[in-house]
Amino acid sequence: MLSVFLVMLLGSALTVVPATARTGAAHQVTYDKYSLQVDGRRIVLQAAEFHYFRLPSQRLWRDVFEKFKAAGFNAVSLYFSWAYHSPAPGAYDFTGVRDVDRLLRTAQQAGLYVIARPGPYINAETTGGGFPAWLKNVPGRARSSEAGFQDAYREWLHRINPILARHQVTQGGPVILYNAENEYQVNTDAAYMQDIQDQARADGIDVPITTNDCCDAGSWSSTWATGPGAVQIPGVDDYPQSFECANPDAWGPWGEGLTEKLRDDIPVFAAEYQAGAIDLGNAGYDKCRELTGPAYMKYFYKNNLVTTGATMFSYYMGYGGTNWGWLAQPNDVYTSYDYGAAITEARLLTPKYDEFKRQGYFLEAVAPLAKTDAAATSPAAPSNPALTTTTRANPDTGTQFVLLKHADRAATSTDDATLDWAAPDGRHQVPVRVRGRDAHVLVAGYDLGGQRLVLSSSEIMTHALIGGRDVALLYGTAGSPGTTILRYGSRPEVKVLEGAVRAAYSGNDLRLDYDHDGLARVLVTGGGRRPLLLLLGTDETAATFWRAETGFGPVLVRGTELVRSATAQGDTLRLSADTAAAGSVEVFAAPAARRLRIGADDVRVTRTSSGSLLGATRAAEQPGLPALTGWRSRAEAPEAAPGFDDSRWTAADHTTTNSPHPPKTLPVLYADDYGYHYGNVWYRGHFTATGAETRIDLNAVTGLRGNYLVWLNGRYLGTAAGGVEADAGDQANPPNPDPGPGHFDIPAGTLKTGTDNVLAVLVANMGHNDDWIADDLRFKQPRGLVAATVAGTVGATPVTWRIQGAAGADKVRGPLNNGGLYGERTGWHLPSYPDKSWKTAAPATPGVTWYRTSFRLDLPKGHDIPVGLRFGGDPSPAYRVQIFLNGWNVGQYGGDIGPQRDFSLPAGLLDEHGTNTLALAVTAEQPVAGPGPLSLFAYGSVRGGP
Ligand code: IPT
Repeated sequence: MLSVFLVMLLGSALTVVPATARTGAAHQVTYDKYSLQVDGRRIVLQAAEFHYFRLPSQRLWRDVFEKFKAAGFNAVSLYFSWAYHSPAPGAYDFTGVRDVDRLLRTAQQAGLYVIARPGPYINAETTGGGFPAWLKNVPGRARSSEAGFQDAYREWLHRINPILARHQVTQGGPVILYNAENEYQVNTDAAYMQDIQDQARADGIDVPITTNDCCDAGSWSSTWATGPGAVQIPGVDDYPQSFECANPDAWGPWGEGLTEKLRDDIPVFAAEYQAGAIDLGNAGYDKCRELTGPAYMKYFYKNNLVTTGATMFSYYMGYGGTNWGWLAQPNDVYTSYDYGAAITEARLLTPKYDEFKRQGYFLEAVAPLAKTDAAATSPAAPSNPALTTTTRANPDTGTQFVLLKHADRAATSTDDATLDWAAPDGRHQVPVRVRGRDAHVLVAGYDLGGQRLVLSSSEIMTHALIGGRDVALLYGTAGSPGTTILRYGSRPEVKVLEGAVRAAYSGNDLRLDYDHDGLARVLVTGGGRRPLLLLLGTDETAATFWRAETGFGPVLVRGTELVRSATAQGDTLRLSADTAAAGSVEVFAAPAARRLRIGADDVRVTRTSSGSLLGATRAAEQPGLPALTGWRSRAEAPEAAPGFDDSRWTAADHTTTNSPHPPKTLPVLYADDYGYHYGNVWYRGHFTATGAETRIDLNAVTGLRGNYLVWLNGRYLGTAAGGVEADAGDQANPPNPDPGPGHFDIPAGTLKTGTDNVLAVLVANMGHNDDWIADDLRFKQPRGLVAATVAGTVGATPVTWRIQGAAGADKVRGPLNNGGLYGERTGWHLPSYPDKSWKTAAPATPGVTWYRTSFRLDLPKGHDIPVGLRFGGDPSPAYRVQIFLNGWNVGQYGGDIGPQRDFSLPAGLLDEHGTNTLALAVTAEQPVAGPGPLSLFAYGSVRGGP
């Protein structure tokens, strides 16, 4: 049925797509109950999530994609944020850091398929869950087929879909799946879910459509399986480790994390499988990385692979990035969205990356994994009841995949057993060990290149035909026993080149016994097969290997930090690789490769007894970073002064609103109603005082950790915390009639009876709520002032209001970069701003004070040196800092916003060979000394880079 559909759609899609958009040959995407297939070839989809909008530097997209590919990922999952591209209805921007065409081309150049996830809703802890804030003014419930919202989301889809369509696999591009909506489980509307798909098809999307169901609920997979809204390949999201990073020893508090088989006709698809966490308790992302570290990955990912037979994986996140600008959804995240991922926010590789690589290379190399059935009983029985096995087998090849783990999933003990294993080629007893929380996928009955693997209690990382011989890399826990049995027609010759390996031959079986220790090497020749170089490593030594495809055929490299790609040039193997320390580099390549070049360096090599080339790497240079000196400052907030001219500000005089939250006082003061959606807003209220006024009562909603500051006739009255999500009420919480309250007594002598009095209020907007439960009360919660009364002994005095926010979207940096601070509107954050007249840095008074300095960098050429800005001392609740690097709003520090003190300054925004400007906008609730001791630091240094 699918192919009929493809043929139908392919015809029409080809006519609308310009030929120039095609980047490669067109391919067909199909699927059956086992796996996806490209031109009939089965693939195991191994994807990692990446948010381009959280890394505004195109060169670094390439870096992340190359790092994904080098870990054995063959796909990247991309959310597309509607808010990021659309500052206002009808306005869309796909230029510069928003250039999605370039993003997709870059993914393809790195050799990755793309799972395209354009929403319209994406969640992702980003502002509005990806919905632009202007949508709050649109009638019709968001995430429904109601009029108003329907026009809006169709507008977005008709902008993004054609871009995605021309990059589909069926057009020679990388997009292999289209994900409709996101965890759409609550308050669902089938007509909406169906319409998203109909619009996609009409826009030329012809790859399979999927959706990610949340957390076992499975509405689009079961209830609606055949009705409107049903998708072709529903998948499931699983976050078994929770988001409690403060408790990193947790072990599946949210369940076993086994991705269900949703329908008989489709593969098991782990659409979002936990690979990190948001830092709900402010424990810091390193704790999140621990919570979701290698032990968790081994146990949960392998369990999923063998117990449910999933062949489609997408790990959330592969790289998290930064909530720069006003990108954060304020209630769950702060500036960093590092996520405790395998690749850090500063793009460094972690031990989690090593584990992805061990698993990813295995999935890539061992083809029978793409088609397996569960075995009713496991053929491999451990002698120790503390251990257990589960098995799947490929029905065509008979290859067995035996998952060995503790019977009690929480066990942390080390247990030994003998495995009595009825493998396809015979029955054998092999010693095994499980150390702590771990799991092993053991293979039997496998045609490993030109070899026949009877079984192994070591895990397979990869194998390749290199220069006429098979090179196989197997590994196991350091110190644990390993047995590998290979079948031959006659007795082969066995040469142990390195390590302690015992060999025995009987009945056509060569049995090798060893303990996993360092890297053992065994050369097997004769026996009626082509030669085999067997590399037997530990987890650690296996992780030092990189695999790349070249004109010489596949190569294996160890000793570099990363291999991005490799090419053959004459007799030279050229590596695009990153290196850090001085040490040795070893290359397993066809004998035709006689020389080695890494980046710009010719590396002298000798040939080893393993037939590999051995050379030395150079240490990376450590950069000297300048001290941050020469700060100048200037106080702003002229808006607070009574004489300030606000006549050109927007009159806040609406008496009605589309908001589902009825205003408590009039006029309506909601910032979004006046087109001010991101960052700070100013209000000025004018009233003629009767003399009876005693108090100002305000309510403001800002999102979590927002605040507001109040002045009357230029006198600072104080500050209050803005309201948060629960205050608006949602399905779980009743509305709070008094969100973000602030009561300010009018000090004696401040009021001017019978004449104009000016109330000035600066309100933060920390970002917009998400819409996870498709509830307008939650998503459309206002920002800014929501009620204001000047109260006195004879009732309320009428006030006329004006409002001022951001001065329109920055053409380069986009709609989320700026709010409405005076300095932002006047360009004080921009590198070109002439600050010569500013004074030497002075303390900050309540209100807003800007600090600027510049620094020159000339980082070592040919290196990748991620740089950060560090705040010394602990964040104070008394002030918050918006950090601008060369005009880019790279984050917020202080104000109880989060535990973060280090802020990433990504290359591209940072000029690594020139002058850079830092501008800090300090909003202080009390007098403070200044933004605190600040320094630059390097997260690391490697030779190489993207
Ligand atoms: C799931 C979302 O689909 C994703 O966008 C992101 O928010 C992620 O979680 C958490 O980081 S929601 C699921 C955990 C209920």
